[in-house]
Amino acid sequence: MSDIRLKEISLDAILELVEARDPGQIAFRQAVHEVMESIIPFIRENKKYNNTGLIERIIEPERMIMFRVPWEDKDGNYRVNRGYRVQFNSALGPYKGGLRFHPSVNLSIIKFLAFEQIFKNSLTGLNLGAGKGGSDFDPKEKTEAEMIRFCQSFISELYRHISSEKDIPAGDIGVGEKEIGYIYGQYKRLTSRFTGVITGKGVEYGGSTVRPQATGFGLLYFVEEMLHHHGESMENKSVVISGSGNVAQYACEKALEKGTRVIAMSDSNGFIHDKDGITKEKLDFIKELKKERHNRIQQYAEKFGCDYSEGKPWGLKCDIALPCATQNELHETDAQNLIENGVLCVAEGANMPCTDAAIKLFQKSKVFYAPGKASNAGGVAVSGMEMSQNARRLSWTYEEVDKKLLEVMKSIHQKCVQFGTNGEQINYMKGANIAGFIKVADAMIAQGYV
Ligand code: NDP
Ligand code: 2IT
Repeated sequence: MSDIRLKEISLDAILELVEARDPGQIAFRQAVHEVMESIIPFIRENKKYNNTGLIERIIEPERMIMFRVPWEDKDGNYRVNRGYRVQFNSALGPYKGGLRFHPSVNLSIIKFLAFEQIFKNSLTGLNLGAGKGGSDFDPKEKTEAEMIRFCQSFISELYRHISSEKDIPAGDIGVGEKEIGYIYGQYKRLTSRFTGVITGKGVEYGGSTVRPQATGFGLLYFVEEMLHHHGESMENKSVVISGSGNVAQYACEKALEKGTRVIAMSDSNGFIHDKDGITKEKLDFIKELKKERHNRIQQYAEKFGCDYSEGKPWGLKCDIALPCATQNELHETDAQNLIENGVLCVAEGANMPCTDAAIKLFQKSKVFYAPGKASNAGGVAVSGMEMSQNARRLSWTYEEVDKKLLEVMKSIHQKCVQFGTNGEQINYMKGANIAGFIKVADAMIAQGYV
Protein backbone atom coordinates (compact mmCIF):
# COMPACT_ATOMS: atom_id res chain seq x y z
CA MET A 1 0.00 0.00 0.00
CA SER A 2 2.70 2.48 0.98
CA ASP A 3 4.41 1.88 -2.37
CA ILE A 4 1.36 2.93 -4.34
CA ARG A 5 2.22 6.24 -5.97
CA LEU A 6 0.97 8.16 -8.96
CA LYS A 7 3.70 7.64 -11.53
CA GLU A 8 2.67 10.45 -13.86
CA ILE A 9 -0.29 12.66 -14.68
CA SER A 10 -2.05 10.53 -17.26
CA LEU A 11 -5.55 9.06 -17.25
CA ASP A 12 -4.20 5.50 -17.28
CA ALA A 13 -1.87 6.12 -14.36
CA ILE A 14 -4.61 7.81 -12.30
CA LEU A 15 -7.12 5.02 -12.95
CA GLU A 16 -4.44 2.42 -12.20
CA LEU A 17 -3.86 4.09 -8.84
CA VAL A 18 -7.60 4.15 -8.05
CA GLU A 19 -7.89 0.47 -8.94
CA ALA A 20 -4.82 -0.47 -6.89
CA ARG A 21 -6.04 1.41 -3.81
CA ASP A 22 -9.70 0.34 -4.06
CA PRO A 23 -10.24 -2.55 -6.45
CA GLY A 24 -13.68 -2.83 -8.00
CA GLN A 25 -15.05 0.59 -6.97
CA ILE A 26 -16.66 1.02 -10.38
CA ALA A 27 -18.81 4.09 -9.76
CA PHE A 28 -15.98 5.95 -8.02
CA ARG A 29 -13.59 5.05 -10.81
CA GLN A 30 -16.12 6.33 -13.38
CA ALA A 31 -16.40 9.68 -11.59
CA VAL A 32 -12.61 10.06 -11.37
CA HIS A 33 -12.33 9.14 -15.06
CA GLU A 34 -14.87 11.81 -16.10
CA VAL A 35 -13.22 14.56 -14.13
CA MET A 36 -9.59 13.70 -14.87
CA GLU A 37 -10.06 13.06 -18.57
CA SER A 38 -11.25 16.60 -19.10
CA ILE A 39 -8.77 18.38 -16.83
CA ILE A 40 -5.51 16.56 -17.60
CA PRO A 41 -4.67 18.74 -20.65
CA PHE A 42 -5.28 21.85 -18.51
CA ILE A 43 -3.12 20.49 -15.68
CA ARG A 44 -0.29 19.68 -18.06
CA GLU A 45 -0.36 23.23 -19.46
CA ASN A 46 -0.35 24.86 -16.03
CA LYS A 47 2.82 24.26 -14.02
CA LYS A 48 1.17 25.20 -10.73
CA TYR A 49 -1.16 22.21 -10.91
CA ASN A 50 1.15 19.79 -12.71
CA ASN A 51 2.00 17.94 -9.54
CA THR A 52 1.34 14.23 -8.93
CA GLY A 53 1.07 14.81 -5.17
CA LEU A 54 -1.79 17.26 -5.63
CA ILE A 55 -3.71 14.87 -7.90
CA GLU A 56 -3.08 11.90 -5.57
CA ARG A 57 -4.55 13.89 -2.72
CA ILE A 58 -7.56 15.21 -4.59
CA ILE A 59 -8.72 11.65 -5.36
CA GLU A 60 -8.19 10.42 -1.79
CA PRO A 61 -10.93 11.20 0.77
CA GLU A 62 -9.81 13.00 3.92
CA ARG A 63 -11.87 10.63 6.05
CA MET A 64 -14.31 7.73 5.56
CA ILE A 65 -16.67 6.71 8.32
CA MET A 66 -18.56 3.40 8.16
CA PHE A 67 -20.83 2.24 10.91
CA ARG A 68 -23.47 -0.23 12.01
CA VAL A 69 -27.07 0.99 12.08
CA PRO A 70 -29.14 -1.34 14.28
CA TRP A 71 -32.93 -0.92 14.26
CA GLU A 72 -36.08 -2.85 15.02
CA ASP A 73 -38.73 -3.44 12.37
CA LYS A 74 -42.49 -3.37 12.87
CA ASP A 75 -42.61 -7.11 13.57
CA GLY A 76 -40.03 -6.84 16.33
CA ASN A 77 -37.13 -8.27 14.29
CA TYR A 78 -33.61 -6.98 15.04
CA ARG A 79 -32.29 -5.55 11.80
CA VAL A 80 -28.99 -3.99 10.78
CA ASN A 81 -27.81 -1.78 7.93
CA ARG A 82 -24.54 -0.10 7.10
CA GLY A 83 -24.09 3.67 7.43
CA TYR A 84 -21.52 5.82 5.62
CA ARG A 85 -20.14 9.34 5.63
CA VAL A 86 -17.27 10.15 3.32
CA GLN A 87 -15.67 13.49 4.25
CA PHE A 88 -13.85 14.00 0.99
CA ASN A 89 -12.44 17.50 0.84
CA SER A 90 -12.51 20.47 3.22
CA ALA A 91 -10.24 22.86 1.29
CA LEU A 92 -13.10 25.30 0.63
CA GLY A 93 -15.17 24.90 3.78
CA PRO A 94 -16.91 22.35 6.01
CA TYR A 95 -17.86 19.05 4.38
CA LYS A 96 -21.21 19.47 2.65
CA GLY A 97 -23.41 17.02 0.81
CA GLY A 98 -26.46 14.82 1.08
CA LEU A 99 -27.44 11.51 2.63
CA ARG A 100 -28.82 8.73 0.43
CA PHE A 101 -30.95 5.85 1.70
CA HIS A 102 -31.22 3.23 -1.05
CA PRO A 103 -30.49 -0.51 -1.16
CA SER A 104 -27.83 0.03 -3.86
CA VAL A 105 -25.69 2.25 -1.58
CA ASN A 106 -22.12 1.08 -1.02
CA LEU A 107 -18.77 2.75 -0.37
CA SER A 108 -18.01 3.18 -4.08
CA ILE A 109 -21.29 5.00 -4.69
CA ILE A 110 -20.88 7.29 -1.70
CA LYS A 111 -17.29 8.04 -2.78
CA PHE A 112 -18.36 8.89 -6.33
CA LEU A 113 -21.06 11.22 -5.02
CA ALA A 114 -18.68 12.89 -2.55
CA PHE A 115 -16.03 13.28 -5.28
CA GLU A 116 -18.50 14.93 -7.67
CA GLN A 117 -19.60 17.16 -4.80
CA ILE A 118 -16.07 18.65 -4.53
CA PHE A 119 -16.29 20.26 -7.96
CA LYS A 120 -20.01 21.05 -7.75
CA ASN A 121 -19.65 22.85 -4.44
CA SER A 122 -16.64 24.72 -5.75
CA LEU A 123 -18.68 25.88 -8.76
CA THR A 124 -21.36 27.42 -6.52
CA GLY A 125 -18.80 30.03 -5.44
CA LEU A 126 -19.75 29.43 -1.79
CA ASN A 127 -17.35 28.22 0.91
CA LEU A 128 -18.37 24.60 0.91
CA GLY A 129 -16.19 21.52 1.23
CA ALA A 130 -17.55 18.18 0.09
CA GLY A 131 -18.95 15.00 1.61
CA LYS A 132 -21.68 12.44 1.12
CA GLY A 133 -23.25 9.75 3.23
CA GLY A 134 -26.13 7.38 3.54
CA SER A 135 -27.09 3.80 4.05
CA ASP A 136 -28.07 0.66 2.13
CA PHE A 137 -31.43 0.89 3.90
CA ASP A 138 -34.55 0.71 1.68
CA PRO A 139 -37.22 3.24 2.73
CA LYS A 140 -39.87 1.68 0.45
CA GLU A 141 -42.68 -0.15 2.28
CA LYS A 142 -41.43 1.10 5.66
CA THR A 143 -43.91 2.46 8.18
CA GLU A 144 -43.42 5.95 9.60
CA ALA A 145 -42.43 4.46 12.97
CA GLU A 146 -39.79 2.31 11.28
CA MET A 147 -38.45 5.37 9.44
CA ILE A 148 -38.22 7.35 12.67
CA ARG A 149 -36.42 4.49 14.43
CA PHE A 150 -34.00 4.02 11.56
CA CYS A 151 -33.21 7.75 11.24
CA GLN A 152 -32.67 8.01 15.00
CA SER A 153 -30.30 5.06 15.00
CA PHE A 154 -28.41 6.37 11.97
CA ILE A 155 -27.75 9.78 13.51
CA SER A 156 -27.04 8.29 16.94
CA GLU A 157 -23.71 7.20 15.50
CA LEU A 158 -23.15 9.91 12.87
CA TYR A 159 -23.80 12.83 15.25
CA ARG A 160 -20.33 12.61 16.79
CA HIS A 161 -18.68 13.16 13.39
CA ILE A 162 -20.66 16.23 12.25
CA SER A 163 -21.41 19.79 13.37
CA SER A 164 -22.43 23.10 11.84
CA GLU A 165 -18.72 24.01 11.58
CA LYS A 166 -17.47 20.65 10.40
CA ASP A 167 -19.87 18.62 8.28
CA ILE A 168 -23.43 19.51 7.29
CA PRO A 169 -25.50 16.71 5.71
CA ALA A 170 -28.72 17.19 3.69
CA GLY A 171 -31.09 15.02 1.66
CA ASP A 172 -30.65 12.92 -1.47
CA ILE A 173 -32.43 9.80 -2.78
CA GLY A 174 -34.72 8.40 -0.08
CA VAL A 175 -34.01 11.29 2.30
CA GLY A 176 -36.49 14.14 2.00
CA GLU A 177 -37.90 16.73 4.37
CA LYS A 178 -39.55 14.12 6.63
CA GLU A 179 -36.36 12.12 7.14
CA ILE A 180 -34.31 15.30 7.63
CA GLY A 181 -36.77 16.24 10.40
CA TYR A 182 -36.35 12.87 12.16
CA ILE A 183 -32.56 13.07 11.88
CA TYR A 184 -32.45 16.67 13.08
CA GLY A 185 -34.76 16.00 16.03
CA GLN A 186 -32.55 13.18 17.30
CA TYR A 187 -29.36 15.22 16.75
CA LYS A 188 -30.88 17.93 18.92
CA ARG A 189 -31.74 15.43 21.67
CA LEU A 190 -28.23 14.02 21.63
CA THR A 191 -26.44 17.36 21.71
CA SER A 192 -28.96 19.75 23.30
CA ARG A 193 -28.04 22.17 20.52
CA PHE A 194 -30.26 23.89 17.97
CA THR A 195 -27.76 24.56 15.20
CA GLY A 196 -27.63 24.55 11.42
CA VAL A 197 -26.03 21.09 11.36
CA ILE A 198 -28.25 19.80 8.58
CA THR A 199 -29.95 21.51 5.65
CA GLY A 200 -33.26 20.87 3.98
CA LYS A 201 -35.06 21.43 7.28
CA GLY A 202 -38.70 22.55 7.37
CA VAL A 203 -38.95 26.35 7.18
CA GLU A 204 -40.72 26.48 10.53
CA TYR A 205 -37.60 25.19 12.33
CA GLY A 206 -34.71 26.81 10.49
CA GLY A 207 -35.00 25.61 6.90
CA SER A 208 -34.64 27.94 3.95
CA THR A 209 -37.37 28.96 1.57
CA VAL A 210 -36.80 27.49 -1.91
CA ARG A 211 -34.62 24.59 -0.64
CA PRO A 212 -37.21 21.94 -1.66
CA GLN A 213 -37.48 23.52 -5.12
CA ALA A 214 -33.81 24.46 -5.49
CA THR A 215 -32.34 21.56 -7.46
CA GLY A 216 -35.19 21.29 -9.96
CA PHE A 217 -35.60 25.06 -10.36
CA GLY A 218 -31.84 25.52 -10.64
CA LEU A 219 -31.72 22.86 -13.35
CA LEU A 220 -34.24 24.78 -15.46
CA TYR A 221 -32.44 28.09 -14.85
CA PHE A 222 -29.32 26.42 -16.20
CA VAL A 223 -31.15 24.97 -19.21
CA GLU A 224 -32.59 28.37 -20.02
CA GLU A 225 -29.13 29.97 -19.88
CA MET A 226 -27.78 27.24 -22.12
CA LEU A 227 -30.54 27.66 -24.69
CA HIS A 228 -30.33 31.48 -24.67
CA HIS A 229 -26.58 31.28 -25.13
CA HIS A 230 -27.21 29.31 -28.32
CA GLY A 231 -29.98 31.58 -29.57
CA GLU A 232 -32.75 29.15 -28.57
CA SER A 233 -35.66 29.46 -26.13
CA MET A 234 -37.72 27.18 -23.90
CA GLU A 235 -41.06 28.17 -25.40
CA ASN A 236 -43.10 25.17 -26.64
CA LYS A 237 -40.23 22.75 -26.30
CA SER A 238 -41.18 19.19 -25.35
CA VAL A 239 -39.53 17.80 -22.23
CA VAL A 240 -38.96 14.27 -20.93
CA ILE A 241 -38.02 13.91 -17.27
CA SER A 242 -36.89 10.71 -15.57
CA GLY A 243 -37.71 10.20 -11.90
CA SER A 244 -40.67 11.60 -9.98
CA GLY A 245 -38.99 12.50 -6.70
CA ASN A 246 -37.83 15.83 -5.34
CA VAL A 247 -35.63 16.93 -8.25
CA ALA A 248 -37.97 15.67 -10.99
CA GLN A 249 -41.09 17.28 -9.47
CA TYR A 250 -39.61 20.77 -9.24
CA ALA A 251 -37.89 20.43 -12.60
CA CYS A 252 -41.35 19.73 -14.00
CA GLU A 253 -42.91 22.65 -12.14
CA LYS A 254 -40.37 25.16 -13.47
CA ALA A 255 -40.45 23.65 -16.96
CA LEU A 256 -44.23 24.25 -17.04
CA GLU A 257 -43.75 27.84 -15.83
CA LYS A 258 -41.28 28.39 -18.67
CA GLY A 259 -43.87 27.37 -21.26
CA THR A 260 -42.56 23.93 -22.16
CA ARG A 261 -44.64 20.77 -22.58
CA VAL A 262 -43.61 17.98 -20.19
CA ILE A 263 -44.73 14.65 -21.62
CA ALA A 264 -43.08 12.03 -19.39
CA MET A 265 -41.94 11.21 -15.89
CA SER A 266 -40.84 7.91 -14.37
CA ASP A 267 -39.86 5.85 -11.35
CA SER A 268 -37.73 2.74 -10.92
CA ASN A 269 -40.51 0.57 -12.40
CA GLY A 270 -41.55 2.48 -15.52
CA PHE A 271 -42.65 5.75 -17.11
CA ILE A 272 -45.85 7.55 -18.01
CA HIS A 273 -46.27 9.12 -21.44
CA ASP A 274 -48.87 11.88 -21.30
CA LYS A 275 -49.28 13.13 -24.87
CA ASP A 276 -51.55 15.96 -23.69
CA GLY A 277 -48.79 17.17 -21.39
CA ILE A 278 -48.49 17.16 -17.60
CA THR A 279 -50.35 20.14 -16.15
CA LYS A 280 -49.87 21.92 -12.81
CA GLU A 281 -52.88 20.00 -11.45
CA LYS A 282 -51.54 16.67 -12.66
CA LEU A 283 -48.17 17.50 -11.13
CA ASP A 284 -49.91 18.20 -7.80
CA PHE A 285 -51.29 14.68 -8.04
CA ILE A 286 -47.74 13.32 -8.46
CA LYS A 287 -46.51 15.35 -5.48
CA GLU A 288 -49.31 13.98 -3.30
CA LEU A 289 -48.76 10.44 -4.62
CA LYS A 290 -45.04 10.53 -3.88
CA LYS A 291 -45.59 11.52 -0.25
CA GLU A 292 -46.20 7.81 0.31
CA ARG A 293 -42.92 5.99 -0.32
CA HIS A 294 -44.45 2.89 -1.89
CA ASN A 295 -46.76 4.63 -4.41
CA ARG A 296 -45.91 4.13 -8.10
CA ILE A 297 -46.03 6.51 -11.09
CA GLN A 298 -48.24 3.91 -12.80
CA GLN A 299 -51.08 5.27 -10.64
CA TYR A 300 -50.87 8.51 -12.67
CA ALA A 301 -51.61 6.58 -15.85
CA GLU A 302 -54.55 4.86 -14.17
CA LYS A 303 -55.92 8.20 -12.92
CA PHE A 304 -55.47 10.24 -16.10
CA GLY A 305 -55.73 7.48 -18.68
CA CYS A 306 -52.39 7.92 -20.42
CA ASP A 307 -49.76 5.40 -21.54
CA TYR A 308 -47.57 3.58 -19.06
CA SER A 309 -44.61 1.35 -19.96
CA GLU A 310 -41.94 -0.44 -18.02
CA GLY A 311 -38.35 0.72 -18.45
CA LYS A 312 -36.95 4.17 -19.22
CA PRO A 313 -38.47 7.08 -21.15
CA TRP A 314 -35.54 7.78 -23.49
CA GLY A 315 -37.23 6.28 -26.54
CA LEU A 316 -39.72 9.18 -26.59
CA LYS A 317 -39.28 12.07 -29.01
CA CYS A 318 -38.44 15.32 -27.17
CA ASP A 319 -36.44 18.54 -27.44
CA ILE A 320 -35.12 18.51 -23.88
CA ALA A 321 -34.24 15.43 -21.81
CA LEU A 322 -33.72 15.81 -18.06
CA PRO A 323 -32.43 12.69 -16.30
CA CYS A 324 -33.42 13.28 -12.65
CA ALA A 325 -33.45 9.80 -11.09
CA THR A 326 -30.09 8.14 -10.51
CA GLN A 327 -26.59 7.31 -11.81
CA ASN A 328 -26.07 5.48 -15.10
CA GLU A 329 -29.73 5.62 -16.08
CA LEU A 330 -29.04 6.87 -19.60
CA HIS A 331 -26.84 4.61 -21.75
CA GLU A 332 -25.28 4.93 -25.19
CA THR A 333 -28.27 3.32 -26.92
CA ASP A 334 -30.61 5.73 -25.09
CA ALA A 335 -28.45 8.63 -26.24
CA GLN A 336 -28.60 7.27 -29.79
CA ASN A 337 -32.41 7.12 -29.62
CA LEU A 338 -32.67 10.66 -28.28
CA ILE A 339 -30.33 11.98 -30.97
CA GLU A 340 -32.22 10.18 -33.76
CA ASN A 341 -35.41 11.76 -32.37
CA GLY A 342 -33.84 15.22 -32.62
CA VAL A 343 -33.04 16.05 -29.00
CA LEU A 344 -31.57 19.55 -28.59
CA CYS A 345 -30.50 19.60 -24.96
CA VAL A 346 -29.73 17.06 -22.21
CA ALA A 347 -29.20 18.45 -18.72
CA GLU A 348 -28.53 16.28 -15.69
CA GLY A 349 -30.66 16.77 -12.58
CA ALA A 350 -29.30 13.55 -11.10
CA ASN A 351 -25.65 12.85 -10.31
CA MET A 352 -23.82 11.06 -13.16
CA PRO A 353 -27.02 9.77 -14.85
CA CYS A 354 -25.42 9.58 -18.30
CA THR A 355 -22.73 7.00 -18.97
CA ASP A 356 -19.43 8.11 -20.42
CA ALA A 357 -20.32 6.67 -23.84
CA ALA A 358 -23.68 8.51 -23.84
CA ILE A 359 -21.97 11.81 -23.01
CA LYS A 360 -19.40 11.36 -25.79
CA LEU A 361 -22.22 10.70 -28.25
CA PHE A 362 -24.10 13.84 -27.19
CA GLN A 363 -20.98 15.94 -27.54
CA LYS A 364 -20.14 14.46 -30.93
CA SER A 365 -23.69 15.15 -32.13
CA LYS A 366 -23.55 18.75 -30.87
CA VAL A 367 -26.38 18.21 -28.40
CA PHE A 368 -26.20 20.81 -25.60
CA TYR A 369 -25.16 18.55 -22.74
CA ALA A 370 -24.88 19.78 -19.13
CA PRO A 371 -23.17 17.65 -16.45
CA GLY A 372 -24.91 17.34 -13.08
CA LYS A 373 -22.15 19.03 -11.15
CA ALA A 374 -23.06 22.23 -13.00
CA SER A 375 -26.78 21.87 -13.73
CA ASN A 376 -27.91 20.32 -10.42
CA ALA A 377 -25.79 22.56 -8.16
CA GLY A 378 -28.83 24.67 -7.20
CA GLY A 379 -29.74 22.31 -4.36
CA VAL A 380 -26.44 22.53 -2.55
CA ALA A 381 -26.22 26.26 -3.32
CA VAL A 382 -29.47 26.92 -1.45
CA SER A 383 -28.22 24.57 1.29
CA GLY A 384 -25.26 26.93 1.58
CA MET A 385 -27.74 29.81 1.86
CA GLU A 386 -29.61 27.90 4.58
CA MET A 387 -26.31 27.62 6.50
CA SER A 388 -25.77 31.38 6.19
CA GLN A 389 -29.28 32.12 7.43
CA ASN A 390 -28.89 29.70 10.37
CA ALA A 391 -25.53 31.19 11.35
CA ARG A 392 -27.01 34.69 11.34
CA ARG A 393 -30.33 33.57 12.86
CA LEU A 394 -32.45 35.16 10.16
CA SER A 395 -34.63 34.05 7.27
CA TRP A 396 -34.62 35.34 3.72
CA THR A 397 -37.83 35.60 1.75
CA TYR A 398 -38.75 33.25 -1.10
CA GLU A 399 -38.02 35.99 -3.63
CA GLU A 400 -34.60 36.74 -2.15
CA VAL A 401 -33.48 33.10 -2.18
CA ASP A 402 -34.91 32.43 -5.65
CA LYS A 403 -33.05 35.47 -7.00
CA LYS A 404 -29.78 34.32 -5.43
CA LEU A 405 -30.34 30.82 -6.85
CA LEU A 406 -30.80 32.24 -10.33
CA GLU A 407 -27.60 34.27 -9.95
CA VAL A 408 -25.63 31.20 -8.86
CA MET A 409 -26.89 29.14 -11.82
CA LYS A 410 -26.07 31.95 -14.25
CA SER A 411 -22.59 32.26 -12.81
CA ILE A 412 -22.00 28.49 -13.08
CA HIS A 413 -23.12 28.63 -16.70
CA GLN A 414 -20.70 31.50 -17.28
CA LYS A 415 -17.81 29.48 -15.77
CA CYS A 416 -18.63 26.55 -18.07
CA VAL A 417 -18.52 28.88 -21.06
CA GLN A 418 -15.26 30.47 -19.89
CA PHE A 419 -13.36 27.20 -19.44
CA GLY A 420 -15.23 24.95 -21.85
CA THR A 421 -15.36 26.93 -25.09
CA ASN A 422 -13.66 25.07 -27.90
CA GLY A 423 -14.04 26.87 -31.20
CA GLU A 424 -17.75 26.95 -32.02
CA GLN A 425 -18.74 24.43 -29.37
CA ILE A 426 -18.91 24.56 -25.58
CA ASN A 427 -17.82 21.44 -23.74
CA TYR A 428 -19.78 21.99 -20.52
CA MET A 429 -18.20 18.94 -18.88
CA LYS A 430 -14.71 20.28 -19.46
CA GLY A 431 -15.68 23.81 -18.42
CA ALA A 432 -17.36 22.66 -15.18
CA ASN A 433 -14.49 20.36 -14.24
CA ILE A 434 -11.74 22.89 -14.88
CA ALA A 435 -13.54 25.77 -13.16
CA GLY A 436 -14.41 23.55 -10.18
CA PHE A 437 -10.87 22.16 -10.00
CA ILE A 438 -9.04 25.51 -10.06
CA LYS A 439 -10.70 26.85 -6.92
CA VAL A 440 -10.19 23.65 -4.92
CA ALA A 441 -6.63 23.13 -6.12
CA ASP A 442 -5.68 26.74 -5.33
CA ALA A 443 -7.11 26.36 -1.81
CA MET A 444 -5.29 23.05 -1.27
CA ILE A 445 -1.99 24.51 -2.46
CA ALA A 446 -2.45 27.62 -0.30
CA GLN A 447 -3.09 25.38 2.73
CA GLY A 448 0.10 23.37 2.23
CA TYR A 449 -1.27 20.75 -0.14
CA VAL A 450 -3.61 19.33 2.51
P1 NDP B 1 -35.94 11.11 -4.53
O1 NDP B 1 -35.72 9.99 -3.59
O2 NDP B 1 -36.84 12.21 -4.14
O3 NDP B 1 -36.43 10.57 -5.95
C1 NDP B 1 -35.67 9.63 -6.64
C2 NDP B 1 -36.41 9.28 -7.92
O4 NDP B 1 -35.53 8.53 -8.74
C3 NDP B 1 -37.62 8.42 -7.68
O5 NDP B 1 -38.57 8.65 -8.69
C4 NDP B 1 -37.05 7.02 -7.80
O6 NDP B 1 -38.00 6.02 -8.15
C5 NDP B 1 -36.05 7.20 -8.90
N1 NDP B 1 -34.95 6.25 -8.73
C6 NDP B 1 -34.15 6.10 -7.65
N2 NDP B 1 -33.29 5.11 -7.83
C7 NDP B 1 -33.57 4.60 -9.04
C8 NDP B 1 -33.02 3.55 -9.79
N3 NDP B 1 -32.02 2.79 -9.31
N4 NDP B 1 -33.54 3.31 -11.03
C9 NDP B 1 -34.54 4.05 -11.52
N5 NDP B 1 -35.12 5.06 -10.84
C10 NDP B 1 -34.63 5.33 -9.62
O7 NDP B 1 -34.46 11.67 -4.83
P2 NDP B 1 -34.03 13.09 -5.44
O8 NDP B 1 -35.04 13.57 -6.39
O9 NDP B 1 -33.63 13.95 -4.32
O10 NDP B 1 -32.69 12.70 -6.21
C11 NDP B 1 -32.69 12.32 -7.59
C12 NDP B 1 -31.29 12.50 -8.15
O11 NDP B 1 -30.89 13.87 -8.03
C13 NDP B 1 -30.18 11.70 -7.46
O12 NDP B 1 -29.21 11.34 -8.42
C14 NDP B 1 -29.57 12.71 -6.51
O13 NDP B 1 -28.24 12.38 -6.17
C15 NDP B 1 -29.64 13.96 -7.36
N6 NDP B 1 -29.59 15.23 -6.66
C16 NDP B 1 -30.45 15.52 -5.65
C17 NDP B 1 -30.39 16.76 -5.03
C18 NDP B 1 -31.38 17.17 -3.99
O14 NDP B 1 -31.32 18.31 -3.56
N7 NDP B 1 -32.29 16.31 -3.57
C19 NDP B 1 -29.37 17.75 -5.39
C20 NDP B 1 -28.56 17.37 -6.52
C21 NDP B 1 -28.66 16.15 -7.10
P3 NDP B 1 -38.56 5.01 -7.04
O15 NDP B 1 -39.52 5.79 -6.23
O16 NDP B 1 -39.18 3.92 -7.84
O17 NDP B 1 -37.37 4.53 -6.26
O1 2IT C 1 -26.14 15.94 -4.71
C1 2IT C 1 -26.38 16.98 -4.09
O2 2IT C 1 -25.85 18.06 -4.40
C2 2IT C 1 -27.34 16.93 -2.99
N1 2IT C 1 -27.89 15.87 -2.72
C3 2IT C 1 -27.60 18.15 -2.15
C4 2IT C 1 -26.52 18.36 -1.15
C5 2IT C 1 -26.78 19.43 -0.13
O3 2IT C 1 -25.94 19.53 0.78
O4 2IT C 1 -27.75 20.17 -0.22
